[in-house]
Amino acid sequence: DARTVKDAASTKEVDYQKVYNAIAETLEDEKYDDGSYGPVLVRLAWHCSGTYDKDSGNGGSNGATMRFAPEANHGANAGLEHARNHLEKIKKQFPEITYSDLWTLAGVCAIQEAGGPYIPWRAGRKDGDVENCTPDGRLPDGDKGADHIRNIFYRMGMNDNEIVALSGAHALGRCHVDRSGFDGPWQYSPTTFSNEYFRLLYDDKWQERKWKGPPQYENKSDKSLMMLRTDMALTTDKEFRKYSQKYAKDEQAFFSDFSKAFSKLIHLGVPTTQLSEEVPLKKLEDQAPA
Ligand code: CCH
Repeated sequence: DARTVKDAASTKEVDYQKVYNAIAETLEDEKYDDGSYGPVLVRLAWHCSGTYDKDSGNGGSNGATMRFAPEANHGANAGLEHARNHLEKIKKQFPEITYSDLWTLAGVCAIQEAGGPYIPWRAGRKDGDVENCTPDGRLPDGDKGADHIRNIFYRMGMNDNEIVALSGAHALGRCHVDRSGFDGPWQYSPTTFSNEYFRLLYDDKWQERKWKGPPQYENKSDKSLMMLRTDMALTTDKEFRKYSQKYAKDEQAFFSDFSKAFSKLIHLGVPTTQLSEEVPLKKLEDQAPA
């Protein structure tokens, strides 16, 4: 059974679909944020992977080095303790899964359960040591422009099309003043994965918000939504614009490209010799009732 993969390090078998289901069943929590841990779990999967540097080969999801103080305290990772602490309960239930597999699998689960596309995922990441922590500054800043985004994502080995597709994850979740300094959600239903983020970029009008916080945009129609400067760059940069316009019109194209790009992201830097075959993780609703 492809769902049960032998972990070379522990030689213990892990039923990843069971882990997936356990995460899926604990996503909703009316007391947390917009009612779901999904968005912050997607951000954890992205921040543990997006540290990859293609030239040195270090960083990336292999290692789960955000468990350690230097990386956990990087400014970009503020608030991700909510995601890591939430997943501690799952780790206790399935101690044989590595943190690095668990964090990436949780991102896949959160996207699929929010109505997003199927994401190909492989097991086999190993947890590293504190010495493997990446230097600060490898993740993007929201108050910068197209050049900055390109520098950060090209370092991972991503191209312009992949940058725009991945940015569509901002359909999910929100900015929190006490985490990033920015404030507000990108769309009206921040626990549903869709191309709404791209549609709003074009269908609403955006103006700079006048406030004491860092520079961000608000929608003219009701001022309840936000965009970062980096989000706006997807419409002003000529090359990025091609893709963001396409995704605003064609959700299927977005889903298909996002699936490939996110899957690439969460496997960056993991030696293929370490990885299992693809583990076909099914949504809760697509599984036969027990
Ligand atoms: Fe993001 N993101 N992100 N983002 N992000 C934030 C929140 C989320 C940038 C900045 C921010 C990606 C790319 C970028 C999510 C997924 C992805 C926040 C608010 C900032 C700031 C954090 C807070 O205050 O809680 C920038 C800049 C870029 C690129 O230039 C990519 C790529 C992904 C995934 C594929 C998700 C999801 C959230 C919501 C988290 C939550 O807790 O609601």
